[in-house]
Amino acid sequence: MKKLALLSVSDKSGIVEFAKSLIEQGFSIISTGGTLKKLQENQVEAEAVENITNFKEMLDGRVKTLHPRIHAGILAKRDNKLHMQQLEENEINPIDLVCVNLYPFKQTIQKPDVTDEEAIENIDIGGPSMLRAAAKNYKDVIVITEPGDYDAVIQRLSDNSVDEEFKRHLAAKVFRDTAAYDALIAKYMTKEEFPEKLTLTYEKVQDMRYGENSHQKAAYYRDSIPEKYSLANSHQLHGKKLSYNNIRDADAALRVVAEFNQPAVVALKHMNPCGIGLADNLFDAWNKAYNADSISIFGGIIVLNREVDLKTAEKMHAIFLEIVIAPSFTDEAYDVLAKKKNIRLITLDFDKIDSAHKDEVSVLGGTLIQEPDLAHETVSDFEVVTKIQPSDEQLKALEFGQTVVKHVKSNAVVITTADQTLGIGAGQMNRIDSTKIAIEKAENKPGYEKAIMASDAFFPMDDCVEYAAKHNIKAIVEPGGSIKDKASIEMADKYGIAMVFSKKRHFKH
Ligand code: 93A
Repeated sequence: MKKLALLSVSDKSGIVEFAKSLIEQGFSIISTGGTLKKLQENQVEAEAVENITNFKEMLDGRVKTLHPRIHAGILAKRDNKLHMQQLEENEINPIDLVCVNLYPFKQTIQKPDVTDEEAIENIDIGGPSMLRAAAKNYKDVIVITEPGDYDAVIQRLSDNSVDEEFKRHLAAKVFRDTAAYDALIAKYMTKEEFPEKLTLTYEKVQDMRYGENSHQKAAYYRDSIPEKYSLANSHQLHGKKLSYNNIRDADAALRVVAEFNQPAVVALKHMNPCGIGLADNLFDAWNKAYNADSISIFGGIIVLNREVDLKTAEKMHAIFLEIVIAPSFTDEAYDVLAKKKNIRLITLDFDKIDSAHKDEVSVLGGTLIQEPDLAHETVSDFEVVTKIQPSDEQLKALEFGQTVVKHVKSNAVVITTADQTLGIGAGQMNRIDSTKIAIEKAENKPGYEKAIMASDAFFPMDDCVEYAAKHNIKAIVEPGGSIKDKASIEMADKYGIAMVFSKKRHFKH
């Protein structure tokens, strides 16, 4: 008896050649409507599934292959006498190869004007049923889901090397594919922000050379439909592949720059900004970000929210940078920066962070999911708690400091003017140490006389205010909410400092 292959594919690329090769390998082909038509148009001999089922496709194609004559042919165990006997009694031929790829649900929901009805109609039922049946019975059935595997299957058929390991590999792929397919449908239909079960729809972008360190293996996955404003939707124009740490840092920098509408430059290292500059033009913003900390920026990740011009590129070219991300580069700017072989140049459509995005961190035994911290306080959110009122210029600086401190690892304290960071104290286990680091970095920089201090969480005691006062800081923003708020306010009053409460804590771990 001839071996039987069932072909039913949405993506018809390569199917004619594949079918021809299968016939050469001794298979007979059975096929569904569109696939059959394509084969017959190309002079490939194939029989309609309807002839096997003796049942016409019905319900606009919703029922094509969902029939015991198909599913029994796929699921029968060849080494099970009873199974084979039952096939014989019912005159059902065993199916030895199933090649199916599914209705394009993902492509459908990505269409700009897609209706819900269209999306639902593109949920494949018969395809996954056949695939799962074949994958369950992988010892007896070769199962293929994508054109990319046709060549390997033909190669193995021709040199007789279709072994159990290969068939199980194909079966595993099927269960991953159908799981991901269903996950996307579930995501599309789910309205709950934190549903009972989390469905993952990640697709591998690349294996990485290594993870955070060279002894850690790693890979990069992106959402099957990534948000517009994300590294997953960026274009690398030049340089080596991004590393694991590069991707995390670039992501962190993209989140910072999303806070600003005016020309802004963010320099970032090890998940903390090291310099942020705002100005009327990109060149001045770069200079501010650079001068904020001309040591730390070395080897840094730079994100600029305007097209990079020649003047700015020349300045950047003068130092060693890992990555430059911008909406675009002028041709001359690109030529200057691309002189360095390894620098990564990346473009991206700048936008706000998608409010539907969820941040996820892995913990042993599970994962934590939360909304991203998109809260953004402005001057109108501030409550002045001291006798002294901040000046208008100080208020602007307090707003900038409050915006920036959110992106610094806790305990975070920053010293800023209205458009430039001067000192960033990140990731200390007590607030006074972060205060000391921030002030030490800022103290001797131009503009310090106008600088303010911002803290990501309340001061547990009055020591930070006292330290700031003794180092000539004149205005402070902190969330407030400590049982010792009064002591901090009194300390500020004692030294004639203006202090405002932002009423919003911004821990970042
Ligand atoms: O509508 S279905 O869920 N019902 C079925 O019985 C069925 N059988 C195969 N979808 C079904 N298919 C799918 O049709 C396959 O997964 C494949 O994507 C597509 C191929 O149809 P055609 O050969 O008519 O282009």
